[in-house]
Amino acid sequence: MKFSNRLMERLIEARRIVALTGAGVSAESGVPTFRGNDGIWSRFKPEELATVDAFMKNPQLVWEWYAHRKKIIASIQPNAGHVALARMEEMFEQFVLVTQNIDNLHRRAGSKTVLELHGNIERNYCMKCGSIFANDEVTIQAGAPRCEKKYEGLSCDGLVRPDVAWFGELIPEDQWKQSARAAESADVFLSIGTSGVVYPAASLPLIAKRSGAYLVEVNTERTALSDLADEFLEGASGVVLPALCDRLKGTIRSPGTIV
Ligand code: BV8
Ligand code: ZN
Repeated sequence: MKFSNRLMERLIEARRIVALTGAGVSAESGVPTFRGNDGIWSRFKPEELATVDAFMKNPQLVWEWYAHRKKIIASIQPNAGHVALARMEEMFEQFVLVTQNIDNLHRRAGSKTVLELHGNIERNYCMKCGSIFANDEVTIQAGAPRCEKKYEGLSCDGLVRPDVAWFGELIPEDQWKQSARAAESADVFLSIGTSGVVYPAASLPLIAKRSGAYLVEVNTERTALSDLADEFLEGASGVVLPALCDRLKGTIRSPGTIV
């Protein structure tokens, strides 16, 4: 795969890189995307399932959908794109990975600095007392899971929900603030495998570009961001990112110093 001299120069002289990922990065691991024709949403409408109202109206249905997704995610592996991003983290003085994905595949691939804008499907919490539960601590046999924590001998019995940001909900403030700060000071901003439909995540590339970053998009098809990007790298992230990593390998001796 060929990369432009301009891109290589920008990356070689870059000290701060931000990578924003969306469902496209996990597609090659077998996680259906949201808006593709096999996308999750093609069978359901976001407002039907990924909102607090939908959950309060029918917690059982929403839990069945998440249980189905938890099962898929537990059975798959990070792909070459996830691994390449983990390798890139070692190549730059500062490499911040911001993900919209809730599948935890970046961490499983070895990425250490991961900002999760939309939460993590491997975590759940009680809406009443805030207790956190791992997936193997919640079962949905008898309907939506209830919290069994005891307080003065009495069971909390609060409704347990997945620790993900639903539509209409604020995303985790600390994750957003760190992501926006990183975008403002990025030398190069990579937008990878996202349709750029969901806000505020979709505003990060715009913040970066406005602050002077070199904006690169990696996607199998053009998106609304493509015309604004300085480079559009067409292709699957599982192919493009490893190729970019290999191309960079020979040029960067250790984080922040270039040969
Ligand atoms: C918020 C967690 C402030 C759940 C997700 C009205 C009322 C309230 C809010 C709004 C409103 N109107 C608009 C909004 C804002 C709303 C929003 O943006 N809506 C959109 C739909 C218009 N946002 C919110 O509500 C956010 N909160 O704004 O709070 C607020 C609060 C109250 C009132 C007002 C404002 C919260 C949004 C969080 C939603 N939660 N996920 C779950 O996952 O179960 S979003 C969901 O979409 C996933 O996280 C997903 O990652 C994300 C974005 O989608 P993409 O990742 O881009 O995936 P998609 O399928 O779309 O695209 C995949 C791309 O990959 C494609 O381009 C494809 O070509 C490409 N691709 C495919 N294969 C590959 C590939 N690329 C490379 N390689 C490949 N192999
Ligand atoms: Zn509780």
